[in-house]
Amino acid sequence: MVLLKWLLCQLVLFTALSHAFTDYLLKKCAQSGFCHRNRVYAENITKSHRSYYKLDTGSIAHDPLQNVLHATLVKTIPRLDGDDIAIEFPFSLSFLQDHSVRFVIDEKERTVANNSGLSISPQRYNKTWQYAFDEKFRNKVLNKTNSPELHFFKQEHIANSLWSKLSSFLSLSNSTRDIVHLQNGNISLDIFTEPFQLKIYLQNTLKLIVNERSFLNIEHHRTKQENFAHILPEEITFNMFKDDFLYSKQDTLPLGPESIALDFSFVESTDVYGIPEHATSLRLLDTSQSEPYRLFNVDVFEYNIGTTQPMYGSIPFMFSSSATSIFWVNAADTWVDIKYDAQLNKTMTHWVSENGVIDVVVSLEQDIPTIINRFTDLTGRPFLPPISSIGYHQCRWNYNDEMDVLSVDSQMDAHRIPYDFIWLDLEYTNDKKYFTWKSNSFPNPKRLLSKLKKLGRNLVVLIDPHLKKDYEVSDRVISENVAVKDHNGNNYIGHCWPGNSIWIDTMSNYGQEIWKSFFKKFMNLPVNLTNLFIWNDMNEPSIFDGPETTAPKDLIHDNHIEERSVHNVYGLSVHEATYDAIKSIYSSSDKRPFLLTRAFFAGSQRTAATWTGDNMANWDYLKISIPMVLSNNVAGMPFIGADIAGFAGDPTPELIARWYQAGLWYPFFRAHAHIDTKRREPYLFNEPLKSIVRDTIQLRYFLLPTLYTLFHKASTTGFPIMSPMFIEHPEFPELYGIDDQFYWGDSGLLVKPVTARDQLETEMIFPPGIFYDFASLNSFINDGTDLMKKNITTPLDKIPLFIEGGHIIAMREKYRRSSKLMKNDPYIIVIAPDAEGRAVGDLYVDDGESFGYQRGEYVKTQLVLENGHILKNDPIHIPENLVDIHSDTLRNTNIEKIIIAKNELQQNLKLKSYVAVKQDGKEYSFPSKLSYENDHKIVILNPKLDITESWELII
Ligand code: MIG
Repeated sequence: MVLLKWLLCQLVLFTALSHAFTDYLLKKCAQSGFCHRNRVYAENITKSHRSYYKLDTGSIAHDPLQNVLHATLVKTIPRLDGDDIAIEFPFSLSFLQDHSVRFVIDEKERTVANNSGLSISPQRYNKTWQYAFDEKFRNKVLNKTNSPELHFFKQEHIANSLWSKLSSFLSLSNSTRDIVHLQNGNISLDIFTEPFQLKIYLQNTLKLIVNERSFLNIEHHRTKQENFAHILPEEITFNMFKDDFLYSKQDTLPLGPESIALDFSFVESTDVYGIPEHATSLRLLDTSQSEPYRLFNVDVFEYNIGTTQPMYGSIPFMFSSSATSIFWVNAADTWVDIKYDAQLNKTMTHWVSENGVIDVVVSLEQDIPTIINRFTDLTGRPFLPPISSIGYHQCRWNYNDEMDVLSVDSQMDAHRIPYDFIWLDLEYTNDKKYFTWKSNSFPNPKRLLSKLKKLGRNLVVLIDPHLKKDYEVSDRVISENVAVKDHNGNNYIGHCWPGNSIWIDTMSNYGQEIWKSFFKKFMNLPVNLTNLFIWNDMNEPSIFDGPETTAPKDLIHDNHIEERSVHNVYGLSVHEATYDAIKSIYSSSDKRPFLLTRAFFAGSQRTAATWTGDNMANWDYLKISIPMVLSNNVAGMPFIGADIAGFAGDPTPELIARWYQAGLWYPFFRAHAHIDTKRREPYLFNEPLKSIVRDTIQLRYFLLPTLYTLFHKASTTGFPIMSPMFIEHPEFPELYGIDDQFYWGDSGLLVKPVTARDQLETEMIFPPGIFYDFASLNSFINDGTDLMKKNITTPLDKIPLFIEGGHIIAMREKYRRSSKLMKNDPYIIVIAPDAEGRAVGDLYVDDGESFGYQRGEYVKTQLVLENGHILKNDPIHIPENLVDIHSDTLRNTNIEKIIIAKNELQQNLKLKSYVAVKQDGKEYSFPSKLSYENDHKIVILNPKLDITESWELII
């Protein structure tokens, strides 16, 4: 039976090659018990105007030590016989990070009969935050009442204001609807007790209403026998104790219905973003007439576009154009309904999770970048990757053997195509046994690695969390008792690539240790070989014979936790353990890991890059890749890209050209292809395609100094790398819907990749200012106060790319075979002045591979142009041990060439005919060569100027 199902699954997988992903494998809301129940509940409550939840005023207490407000939320189920049933839910609320509010709603002790034979904990799972939050918010344990301890800043301040307002209010109140008012700095909060509701304000402006529509619903614990008495008039009982969806009928639902739901209304905004991963627009769709967005990590081979179906990763974080965010800290199967109301100018959302606690962090800020900054403060900053990993990656399923790899390697050089990483997919293993090599194809991995290393190149190999039965690795997992269990407590066996497989349980600490030990052995390389990195695929987890392509929800993890409770965070636990393994293996050389994961959750950005999974080689997938990459960028996980030029199917030459031209802007820049596709390494292309692709990849390399600076910024503030236009120009409402045109961080580079066939012209939208065409540096001016649309010609070799006036871009201009070989090359500075002749640009430089930057070994500077001709360099940070570092790893800090682009308003640029340095108020002439190209001023400095020193140049 199992085998038959597996065969069917295989059939589905393989026939799917020619069609898009068959969505019948996934539940629709109406097929998901708890989703359907909550949607119906919401509908009925809207009609009945009732609410069954109130905060018990008498229970409100303030714990000054923890600085938490505690109270009891009560759900009352009216009974005809008069004996109402009251269920208690501990509620706690606290301020976090200055501008955030966190509240948690749990359920009081849930007990099950001793003889129930349950091997899972009946308590609601409340530890998702320990995976999602950054370490600094994580180091506390839960107390007995199961409410998390929370962190506070400004303790005294909150304690005082909280306590005085609370007591004064409570004594004054004589209405039936008590209100508790809390204030913390700019944030204030009204808690309405009956019906329960929160109103949250920033500087006295209402931003968010919680439970405005009374969709709050907590399916409290009850047995099937008790169920009838526990149902509210607005509730339905659909699939409360069973699952009748074709592929998940076996779900035992051991605890019955447990869902949680709550509604949030964003005030003064009809634009919301976030909750990746979905193949829809950046601005989230209104779902009132369609399926809700679903967050549930699943393997969606050739996923459909434009649907709210779940995908490989889940980040339950949403924000509005009014800079208000919700982080729904729950890793269970989750659905989100969105309804925009233009008339009321608000966005109403409804969040539903299958189980766990309601744990929500709400942040209110002045602008969206600060919202993302807060979110990545809480969940951790994106890791700063080795600079090589932001170069070009050449991947395919599969490079067949050592010869194949080395021939790709040398062909790339022969055709002057730079690259940094080559990848080995699934087939390098011996019989799909991870942590082994197919020995006749890869007889000597060390030799391969050291050959690649010569030009600074790296190798990535795939290691997945499913482990073939009956070999030393899976045997050890079983003997150490760290495999995921089925609902009976036996090691779960499912089907995946290797056939019968078990899954490592990285939700267990000991499981993580065992997992790491496999890497230790596998990556046992000579100390000088630190160019092997890892790719964790299929960690949703993907299970061929599992329901909805993934794990049965009643599997059991360490500590009696059901898969149902932690599903969306499992992938994170796998890649975090993998990251820790690589980091400790390379610790003697202090090398930063690079790691790719397919499944992700909030917090994954701390340790891994990701990609948009199994797309197809057609124009629709190229187009959708941009909003998908943007969505992750605004949700704190910017290191993402899409398979170039489409994973499944054979792309046309035109599509290949356009995909590289778009992909060059993805933070993660990798070509990848399905095993059944024709080979497509760029040197195989005919002209002009080959040159177009080569120039595109070279451009990426020339821009690496700017891109790495953006990665640095992301790693310190969460600032998006591929960034929506509304981030740079929040003042224009029209930009909130734009997702086919974007900036590269705050660099001023503005791009609109061509994503359609035969497109020789594209319309771009420009804010006021001067814009310089990147290739010619010719400029035009939008001197109005509004947006301007302009047609840009786009022959096949052209990327619609502009520098916005006011910015300085740091580049290099010499082709090298890898990023490592560019290290000693000097910088070129391209200056695009604004109307006042001003421009600013940041440059961040470190050794690009070690953790030295965490010890201050980096250079950060800001270049500023004033009055069109005075260029100042002001180092913001230089390492204390600059001299040592300089001779060793930081040699690349010189500027050799400066280009000042001309514009109509800056005729005076031509006036200076010399270059001088200013020191102590005096000007000295500086040796250099001046020239003009189409009126753009080009200065070659000789000697070069070092960015680690302050200087002022008059050009
Ligand atoms: O079920 O390892 O998304 O990039 O090439 C397919 C083979 C498994 C899925 C990944 C894809 C990879 C492929 N993997």
